[in-house]
Amino acid sequence: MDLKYVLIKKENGIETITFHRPEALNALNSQVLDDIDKAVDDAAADPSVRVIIFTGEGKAFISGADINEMSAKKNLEIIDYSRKGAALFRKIETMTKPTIAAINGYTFGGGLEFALCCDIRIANEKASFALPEATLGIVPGFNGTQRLPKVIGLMKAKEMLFTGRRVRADEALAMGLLFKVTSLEDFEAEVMKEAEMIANASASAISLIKAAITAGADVSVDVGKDIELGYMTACFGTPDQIEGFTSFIEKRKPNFR
Ligand code: CO8
Repeated sequence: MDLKYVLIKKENGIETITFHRPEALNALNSQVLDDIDKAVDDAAADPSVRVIIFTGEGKAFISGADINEMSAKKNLEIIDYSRKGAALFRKIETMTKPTIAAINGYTFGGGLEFALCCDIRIANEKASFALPEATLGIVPGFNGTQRLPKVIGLMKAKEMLFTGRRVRADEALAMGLLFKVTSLEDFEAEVMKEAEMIANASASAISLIKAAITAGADVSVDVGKDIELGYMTACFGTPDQIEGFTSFIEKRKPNFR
């Protein structure tokens, strides 16, 4: 697959999708969204891919939606643009393969909204985060107002959204926005270690666990418990369940396929 704005590397079940628009610090314009969409569809369909890492080239993860492209749009065009990004982000959030945002630098606006759709967020110590839309006179359009409060709580989300201020990685970790912050030197290795742990577990179980979490995200526990029951019973008799139980009984590591 030949894409202009993303680089793809697949190795040992781990696919790394790198945002590659250096001239604009990986800002998301329509073509970048299209390229990410194609890369995600390819990763979803490729049975060799067990985990997807998203990261950015250079000093930005994603510097936001492309302000130049947006500035020429009128209301109806901006609705289309917002829906296009929101649909892609939701696809990533709900895809059954696990995703890691390896956050290497500036993560602003649409960039933070993208990271919020990934399952696990790991940043290096230089990364910074903001939803600066209020300072641009707009409202976030890739659903940051909806997801950020669920991740860090209503008050902290409102403070970030009202001020648009930049949050450093250590503060983002304390807020619960990140799973882990690493030094610059350890960043790649730490991300890879996490990806390998996930890749070594059962891909079929992970896909069902993620589906159960997605389906149960906005329902009561009384409804959610039956959603989980359905996915849990679906695991029994699968090759990975048989291998997982057999390897435990035989006191060896499982070899999931
Ligand atoms: N859009 C377009 N171009 C950008 C963007 C962006 N978001 N960010 C950086 N660039 C470009 C710069 O214009 C510059 O281009 P050029 O060299 O041609 O002048 C190049 O990237 C390098 O940037 P800087 O020279 O500014 O680099 P610095 O290291 O000095 O600064 C910053 C880096 C701090 C990241 C700075 O570039 C910046 O503040 N960028 C904008 C950040 C921002 O406000 N992001 C939020 C955008 S709004 C948004 O994301 C809304 C999402 C939902 C919209 C949905 C539709 C409604």
